[in-house]
Amino acid sequence: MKYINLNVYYFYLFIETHVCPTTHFKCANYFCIPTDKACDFKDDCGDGSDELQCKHRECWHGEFKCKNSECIRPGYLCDGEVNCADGSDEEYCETSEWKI
Ligand SMILES: [Ca+2]
Ligand SMILES: [Ca+2]
Repeated sequence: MKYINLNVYYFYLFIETHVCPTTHFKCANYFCIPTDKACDFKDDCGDGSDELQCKHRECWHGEFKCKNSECIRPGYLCDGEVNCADGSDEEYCETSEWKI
């Protein structure tokens, strides 16, 4: 039994110290994802850690700021299509009021 536990320990030690290639970002769950997938408003790690600690730009005047800090053009708000990666631009729309 002790032998197996030790193997598990070494396995975790391995993935914790595993270094991602320089072109990759290391997630909190030790996955490696391509650097351009970090801070793109989509959870690529599986635990969301690639979207934490991102410095997103301030939205311009008139732009809609999604819950995830993404900026979209005002015309995209409540247009029936999801434009924020988290869908927050369509979240609080009273769809019946927008239909003609
Ligand atoms: Ca991402
Ligand atoms: Ca939209």
